[in-house]
Order: sequence, then structure tokens, then C-alpha cells
Amino acid sequence: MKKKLIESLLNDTDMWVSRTGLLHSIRDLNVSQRFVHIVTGCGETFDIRNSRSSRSARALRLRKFKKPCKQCRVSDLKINEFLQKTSKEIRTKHVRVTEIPSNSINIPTPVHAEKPVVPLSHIPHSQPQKVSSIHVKEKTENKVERKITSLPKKPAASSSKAKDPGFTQSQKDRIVSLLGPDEMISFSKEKRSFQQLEAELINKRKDDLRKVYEDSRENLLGKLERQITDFFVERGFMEIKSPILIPFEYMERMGVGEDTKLSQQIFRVGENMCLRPMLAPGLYNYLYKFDNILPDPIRIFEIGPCYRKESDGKSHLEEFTMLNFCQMGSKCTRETLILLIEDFLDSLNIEHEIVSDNCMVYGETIDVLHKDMELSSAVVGPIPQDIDWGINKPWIGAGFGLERLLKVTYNFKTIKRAARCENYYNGISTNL
Ligand code: ATP
Ligand code: 9VF
Ligand code: MG
Repeated sequence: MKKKLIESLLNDTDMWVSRTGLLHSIRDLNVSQRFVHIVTGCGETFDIRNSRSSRSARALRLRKFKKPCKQCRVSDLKINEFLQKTSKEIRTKHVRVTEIPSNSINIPTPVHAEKPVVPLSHIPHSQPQKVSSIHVKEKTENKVERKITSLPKKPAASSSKAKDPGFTQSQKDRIVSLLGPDEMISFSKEKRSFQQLEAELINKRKDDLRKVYEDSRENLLGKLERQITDFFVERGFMEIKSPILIPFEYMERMGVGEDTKLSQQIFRVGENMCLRPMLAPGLYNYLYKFDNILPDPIRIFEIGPCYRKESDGKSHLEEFTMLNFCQMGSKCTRETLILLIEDFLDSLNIEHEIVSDNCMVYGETIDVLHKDMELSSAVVGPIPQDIDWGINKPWIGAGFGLERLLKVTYNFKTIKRAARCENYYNGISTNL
């Protein structure tokens, strides 16, 4: 039997499997004679040949994928539908066939927004948000994807599940992802169509990115790291950069054995190594090496990537950036530690509250909160693990997550906007 064209497989399944094996929902599909253009629920675009035997056709036919795309929010129901039903059983869908003359391939996306999009005021709050007068001409070369993205769009695939008749859930998700940090939207009151709203927001975000380019060209995470580095270097702390790939044995020495909960969160690499989930092992090693070399008290700090497997998304990332500063020797009191933390957060203009808590590694901690979110855990040593690292002096230290500091500063709804990530630059969607 002749194999089905990819167009027909897409039509049957309403899903797309990317080269890396991610299962995406489909927001928009356009078929010309030889090409299929796909816009996924997460806003990615793919242009593929309308073939019968490509890798993509095979993946769809065999329902092979590695994992669902998180941004597309593919429901379990849809995944089951995708996995279980044969092509015939799945209800016929909405492929719109559009003739795309080959000479139109370079037409840029229309960029004219008629009205301001979002009813709320656009509070200028950071360099990237400052108003800019720069006008960057739309690039037209090599823009096959962008051209097709500008074609009229159909409602998203999961429309039957949406409560609001006007917008489907995936349309709402797309719109929310396009909002600026200060913007809000009430879908029930919204008069504009999805297409109108999306196009207007896309234009605003393009303007925002151009403003960032004109104003500073600095990445918020990088800039914060530089700011924090200046703060601690000025106060006598030495900047450390220790390895990110570390022996798993270090974690056992930290008291995070294979049987503990934190150990389940560690990304193992090979048999003996792992990605560091914290900065303490590297800092312990430096304290040991610098003892009796540097003047008392020894002050060091590190800022860098840490990795933990996490399930909760609003304030947790699997790849995040930690600051850990510590002091060893004299004046290692709770008061010194709290004063330093207050001074640090004041320098960043971040309101906070200090509470006592407990954790597995350090025992009693001094936690720093902003509303309900933990910004830091701080500790007054010594602790039993010190001896295994050759440390026998008092110490104080604290660990802060930089993305959480950015989330608070810029009022991001999710921490993803502050993360190392390709979907946002300085909190501005890049899926435009
Ligand atoms: P939580 O209880 O919120 O998961 P934690 O107590 O496990 O955090 P610590 O080990 O105390 O975290 O790490 C110090 C700081 O690093 C935290 O206060 C937080 O700011 C940041 N941090 C920890 N885990 C993450 C993560 N997965 N994503 C972003 N930041 C994190
Ligand atoms: C404070 C939290 C053990 C003398 C090298 C420094 C600290 C808490 C840091 C971090 C962690 N600890 N997420 O130790 O400053 O290590 O769990 Si040291
Ligand atoms: Mg903590």
C-alpha cells in the first residue's frame, strides 16, 4: 500500500514530531504542492517537504517521539489519542491548502499594528523596556519561515477544551507568552481576534528587542552577575570559578548520599561524575587551599550554573544560577551574616524577610524570603561535614538564586523568563 503523505499524517494526528523527538501540538498548517509549513503550539515553525518516506513521516506513522514539548502543553488525553488511535479513527482535521507561489517566498511579515495592544500601562522599568526611536528594517533574506508565519492562522487544535469560547487554551498560552512583564490581559473582555492580538503583540516584542539592542545590549542574567561580582569584590571577597562537572563523591561528602531526596535531583554524568547542584563543594576546596595563604578572615564567592531535577515550575529551574558567598575565620557571626545579606539585598532594591528554617545538608538555616519565595538559605557554621573537607574554623555563608532575584526585580510571572533559555531574551519572547 502506498504510504501516506506527511500532509495527511499531520491532518490525521494534529501533532508534529521534531527532529529531536519532541511531540508538538499544531497551531497552524499550510500546505503548498510540495511543502508543508507548520506552526506549533509553542510558536516554532517548521518547513518540510510533503513527502511519504521522510524521517518525520515515519515518526508520525509509527507514533514515535521522545517526550512532549513542555511549551505546547500537550495534554495526556491528546498524547493518548496520538498513541492509540490509528490514522483512520482520528477525526479528520483542518488542513488548509494554500498555493504558495515560489516567488512570494521572501515577503516579510506584516508589521503594522493599528492600536496599542494591551490595555494596561506599559511601565518603563528597566533598560530593555525604555522607549526607543530606532527603526530596524525587517530583514527579508532567508525568511522562508517568517513569510509563512504571516499567513492567516486557524484556531488552535485544543479548541474543544477551552472554557472561553473566544480563545482556546493554546491561543491563551501563546498570547500570555507574548505579553511584556508589565502587561495583563482579560480574555473574556477581549474584542480582538487571536490573529490580530498575536500580530500586535509580536510587533511590540520586536520593538522591545530593538530597544534592548539600542539601549544596552546586556543580558539581564549576565548583568546581574557582574553587578553582584562588583558588590562582593568591593567588600573583600575573592571571585571563584570552580568546575561545573564534579565527582559525585563530592555530593556524598556534602551529606547527599544516594539514598537522600536531593540525590534523586542530581544529573549524573557517566558513572562517577555529576553536574553540580550547589556551589559548596568547590568553595570548600578553595577555603582549604587558601587557608593560611590569604589573610583572616578568608572571604570568597562564586556565581555560576547549578543543576537540579525539579518538578515545580514557577520558581524552579533545572538549570539555574547560584551565588554562594562565604567567610571563614574570625567575625563569623549570625549578625555579620545578616548585615551582609541586608546590605546585598538593599543594593538590589529587593524587599525581603528573614526566617529560620531547616535543611538536610546544613541543619538550621537562615532563610531569606520575598513574599512566599525563598531567595536564599544562609548558614552559620561549623557543620559536621566540615571535617571531611579539611575545614576546622568557623564560617558563615549564603546561597542565592539569580533567576529568583530577577523574577522579583522585573515582576516576571514565571522564572522561565529570567532563565538561560532561547524562548525569552531579558524576559521578552523571542518566538516572533
Ligand atoms: P527550594 O526549597 O525553593 O527548592 P532549596 O532550599 O532547595 O530551594 P538551596 O539549596 O537553599 O535551595 O539553594 C539556595 C538558593 O538557590 C535558593 O534559595 C534559591 O534561590 C536557589 N535555587 C535552588 N534551587 C533552585 C532551582 N531549582 N531553580 C532556581 N533557583 C533555585
Ligand atoms: C550556605 C546553599 C559549606 C563553608 C563552602 C559555604 C554555604 C547555603 C548555601 C547552597 C548549598 N552554605 N544551595 O556554604 O555558604 O550549598 O546547598 Si561552605
Ligand atoms: Mg534553601
